[in-house]
Amino acid sequence: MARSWRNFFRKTEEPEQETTQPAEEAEAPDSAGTDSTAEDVPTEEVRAQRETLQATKVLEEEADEEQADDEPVDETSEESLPEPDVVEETSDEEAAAEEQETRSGGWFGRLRTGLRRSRESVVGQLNAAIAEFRDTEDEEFWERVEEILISSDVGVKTTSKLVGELEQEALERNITSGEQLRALMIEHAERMLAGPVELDVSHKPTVILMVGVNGTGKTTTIGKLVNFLPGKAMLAAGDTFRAAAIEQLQRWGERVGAPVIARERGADSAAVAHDAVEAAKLDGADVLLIDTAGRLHTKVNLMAELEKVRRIIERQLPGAPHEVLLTVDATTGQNGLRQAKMFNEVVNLTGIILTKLDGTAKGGIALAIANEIGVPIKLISVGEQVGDLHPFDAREFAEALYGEL
Ligand SMILES: Nc1nc2c(ncn2[C@@H]2O[C@H](COP(=O)(O)OP(=O)(O)O)[C@@H](O)[C@H]2O)c(=O)[nH]1
Ligand SMILES: [Mg+2]
Repeated sequence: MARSWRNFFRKTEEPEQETTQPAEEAEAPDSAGTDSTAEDVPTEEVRAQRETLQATKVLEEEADEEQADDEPVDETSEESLPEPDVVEETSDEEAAAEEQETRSGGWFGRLRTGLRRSRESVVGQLNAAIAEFRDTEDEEFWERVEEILISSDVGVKTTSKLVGELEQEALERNITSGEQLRALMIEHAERMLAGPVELDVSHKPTVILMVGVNGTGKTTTIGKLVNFLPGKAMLAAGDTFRAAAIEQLQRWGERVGAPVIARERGADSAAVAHDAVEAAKLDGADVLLIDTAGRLHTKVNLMAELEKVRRIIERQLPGAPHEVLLTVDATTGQNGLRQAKMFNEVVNLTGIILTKLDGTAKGGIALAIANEIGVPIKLISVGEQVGDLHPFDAREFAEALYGEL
């Protein structure tokens, strides 16, 4: 089954648990009574609030359409807005129908459109090579495949692994046609990309730290993600370097009705994180999303700052941050791969968000990241609208990357 928002948020401590039943012993509740149930299953009240919010969001977005050019606007109609969360009880048939709809008209269409440039560049060349494919022992053919993958930013290391395996498997399976070969490539890519995708929101509050180089899409991604999060969200403006960055997050917060914890420009971002964790605990927030700065020209300082932010969060709430997500701008190709390595050494990433897949032919970078970083890609983004952010699905991605033109 394709990954959707519905099975993206993990609300119990048990990994990969797909049940819609609340776990009996989720997190020890610090307050007795009705509050504790809100951790796993929203009460009627929470659900109603969320529905109202969703509706308000759509209205606001319509009204906002001509506003601010640095603040992306979701122009999708109500029915094309993706599922907000997991808990609604739907039958298997309903789920399957919805899934199908998403695949045909909704998200899969967006993904295919977003990856069009990547697909055209890879598949176009691949088709030409395949047209001359004679047999699996044709060394020239495999060299050509290697060149094509490297040119789509899969990178030398991952390409040689991929092609080596492909060559061997094509031999074993006695592959004779280009079509079979392409199916094998999709299968391979899927296997390489597969990973534990879920976002852990089982804690109360769950703290998610968003890190990444400037301009890679941290703030925008927080603004989009907050639309899908279950429960009560809170945001923290940890990028204190520019006033505009604080305002940008505040605008997103207003749109979805989530409080934004901020200090003045130039303030210590660890102090903002401290305030935010305290506020989230006090307010009973379910998920706290913390934005950070990402000035790479002060690399040493940046890493020291992130370490400090992390330490402060952990001190305020042992076990937190529960997720540390890195945004990687796909248009930067191999450079993005280097960023992922560097951030992972310092802050121990739990997931990667690959953004701007729409503007590039470098979609192959996803394979390099999956193969070389050892951190799962959890979300991808193919545009500036809320609906352009989606949980990552290895099969879907492989098909959109190497499938029919
Ligand atoms: N085309 C496209 N633009 C994006 C995507 N994600 C973010 N952006 C844009 O990239 C720019 C930088 O994003 P921002 O969130 O401010 O980056 P930050 O500096 O990491 O916080 C903004 O103009 C966003 O609208 C995406 O998936 N596709
Ligand atoms: Mg930002």
